[in-house]
Amino acid sequence: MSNWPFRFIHAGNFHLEQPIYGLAEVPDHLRETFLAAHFRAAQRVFDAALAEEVDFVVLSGDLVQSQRSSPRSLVFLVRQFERLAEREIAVYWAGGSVDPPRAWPAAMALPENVHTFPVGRAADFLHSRDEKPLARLVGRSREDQENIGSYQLRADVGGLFTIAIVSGSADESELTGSSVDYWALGGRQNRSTLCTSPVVAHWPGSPQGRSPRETGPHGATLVQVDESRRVRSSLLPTDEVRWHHERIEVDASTHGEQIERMLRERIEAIRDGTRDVDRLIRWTIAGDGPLMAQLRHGTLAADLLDWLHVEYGTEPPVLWTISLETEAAAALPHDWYEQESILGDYLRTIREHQTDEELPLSLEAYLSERHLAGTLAGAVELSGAVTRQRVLRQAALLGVDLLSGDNGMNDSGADAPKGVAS
Ligand SMILES: [Mn+2]
Repeated sequence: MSNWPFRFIHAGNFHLEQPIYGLAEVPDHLRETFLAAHFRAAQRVFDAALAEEVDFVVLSGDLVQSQRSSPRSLVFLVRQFERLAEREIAVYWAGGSVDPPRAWPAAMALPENVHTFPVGRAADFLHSRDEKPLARLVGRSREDQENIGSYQLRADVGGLFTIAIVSGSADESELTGSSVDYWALGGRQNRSTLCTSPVVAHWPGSPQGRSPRETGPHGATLVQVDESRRVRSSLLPTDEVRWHHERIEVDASTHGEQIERMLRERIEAIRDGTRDVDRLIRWTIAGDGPLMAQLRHGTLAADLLDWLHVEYGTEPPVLWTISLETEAAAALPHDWYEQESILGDYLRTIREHQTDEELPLSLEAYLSERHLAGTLAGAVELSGAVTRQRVLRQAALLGVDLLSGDNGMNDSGADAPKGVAS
């Protein structure tokens, strides 16, 4: 069946109730950006809808959790919808896990161009331009953790291009088996595409990455459907600030000046990449050798951090280093664990805590009152197996560096350390 070409924007996961999080400290000059970035990014989604003159906007949920949000967020959304209404651009919004239609306050009427989907059953809308049907939009607002495959959303019976709007997890086999043309999926912070042929199934992610894990560009997806129903989609970046996780490998021959040059080259490549957008960079230095020992307990890591902040962190576009961490190259040699030495005892104790997750770490005794009351409160329990294992691995390395006879600072790391006899 032939088709009228049309275009729409697919976006979601604004989470207006949740500003950027996940950093222990925010420098003064970035405070305002951190508080406003997710609003600015969401606004750019609507700016793009107007600039691209799309036929409609598809929102796949998690726009705002109204109970946890100030009225400002709700007023903001209504204002954006009104901007589209002025240009007769329709909005199709299926709720995700935080924004079922019943959560929206009844006192705040949504403009008439906004169409929402119910919970518990599918609904559908026919979208027309100048009386010509363009597309069928089917959808359901999310319930708990249901798999989308169970929703059984049906495509248009007359063969019109059909867009399904739903939030949750999905299996490719379940979606390609239906006759829906484009699955507008929601519920994920990061952008990803499940499949592109014969049907498209896509999560646009959030317009703004909000935590260090949400790396890479964030935005909305512009979808263009041509006469032969071919789908072409592209990212419209909307993020105000972008997260990076950069990994740098060093070896036994890497020295201090080289690491500085490696950081410089990498950060300048990021800066010279795309449009002006502030960056938040987490560095992981991996490998072995004396430089790693210096980074772990000398002043080198702090010196590099200061240098990166001064050199790249203040003038726009800001490239702000949020952390510089080291990572062990591989597991420690087996015979180190067998040594009759303080180091051997220490490593065996660490290993017990690594294998038995129930063994408490009891770190409270080692922290000052100031830390317990401040940013580390709650963190001392090291909730989460991943954090626990990371801390234990770092503790093992610290032990190797400090308890090896030569203090680890001059050791290539390749030979068995000269343990202090116990
Ligand atoms: Mn979400």
